[in-house]
Amino acid sequence: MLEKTWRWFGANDSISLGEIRQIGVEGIVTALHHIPNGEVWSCEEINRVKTEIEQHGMRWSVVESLPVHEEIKYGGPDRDRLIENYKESLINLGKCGIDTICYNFMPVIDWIRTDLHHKLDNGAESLYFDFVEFVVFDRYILNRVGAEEDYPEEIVEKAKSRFLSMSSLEKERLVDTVIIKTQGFIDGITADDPNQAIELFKGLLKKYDHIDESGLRHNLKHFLEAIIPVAEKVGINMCIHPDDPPMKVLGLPRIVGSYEDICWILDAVDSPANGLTFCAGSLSAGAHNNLTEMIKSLVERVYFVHLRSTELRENGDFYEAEHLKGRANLAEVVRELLLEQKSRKNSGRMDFRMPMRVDHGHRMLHDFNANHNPGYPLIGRLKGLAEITGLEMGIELQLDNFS
Ligand code: DNO
Repeated sequence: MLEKTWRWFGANDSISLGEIRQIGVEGIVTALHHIPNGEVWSCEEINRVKTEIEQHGMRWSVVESLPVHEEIKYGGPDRDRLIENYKESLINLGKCGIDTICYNFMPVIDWIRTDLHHKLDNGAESLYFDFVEFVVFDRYILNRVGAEEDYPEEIVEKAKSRFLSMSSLEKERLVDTVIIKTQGFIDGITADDPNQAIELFKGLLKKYDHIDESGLRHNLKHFLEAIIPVAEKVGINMCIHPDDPPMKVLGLPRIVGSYEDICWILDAVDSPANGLTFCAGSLSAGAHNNLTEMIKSLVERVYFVHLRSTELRENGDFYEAEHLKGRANLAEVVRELLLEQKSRKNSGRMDFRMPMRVDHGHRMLHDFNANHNPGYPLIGRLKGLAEITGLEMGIELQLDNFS
């Protein structure tokens, strides 16, 4: 079985470690959320959180994320100092016995949704990416130069009329969702009013004015060449997280959205320590991605897994499917992961835990009375985890019977 884990956002999480323990997970996925991006994680702080988790009978399975400072991504003047800090954090994490680190290389914005409360037919709620609304945000709210050329003409047309029909409250809500609600609890991005958020955001976008895909790849390679030897030495596997959604947005380069992208990264510094977070959810939101083929080919360098799936609509909208539905085909993905786990065990590899967390979840039942972070409801994720656990047991049984 894959190591069962759960994301915990630290002291501010409305779900406590004691409660998570009741769910029956073995490991916690968390970060030192209180340390500003770019600063060194000290052994003292790492051990404080690690001990707290262990006192609750679990282990700190994965760091998600050790964030990469924007300046490293756009190659600003301070990047080498920031990379040195990153290396020091890795050394400290290694000393404290942490061996799996998730990070991403998405410029400015991590994951994107336009609606956090999309009602499903059964009454539960899902996160939703509405392509037209996203273009409203880009073209008509940010007023980004060149936005029109980046999207199909009919979508831009629809965005124009949608924008004209939106009330100022709806516009504010859209800004709050894209910039603050989704990023805030992960990257600590906050702003008191929507105009301030827009200005802050535009300032960040500007840093990438002259950076295209190849420029960003160049900066990623520079980063990997510096940190992967350190990770190797201290026994850490680095796992890059795919772009969510896996497409170009806001004129920014995005370089972790397809099979070819990922192969490029794994080859750029060809070391076992340079690995992947297989986020089935993010990847499944791209029509170009076939998850079964991808996991088959990439599994050797996968050390951390996010299991969820999306429904992708013809117009480019997508939303979170139930964990066992949608286009990801998690049964096939899980089967490949379990086969890999067996082969790692058989060949004496130490990295066979393969931590897995169910990612996101529908908001349902008691979740409506609670104030969980968007995408991270208790009951919805619990349902996903129970389903995936059953799926894993069934597949293991089948593999044992037929091997
Ligand atoms: C969203 C998450 C991402 C992920 C980071 C990893 O729910 O999947 O924010 O944690 O991209 O660096």
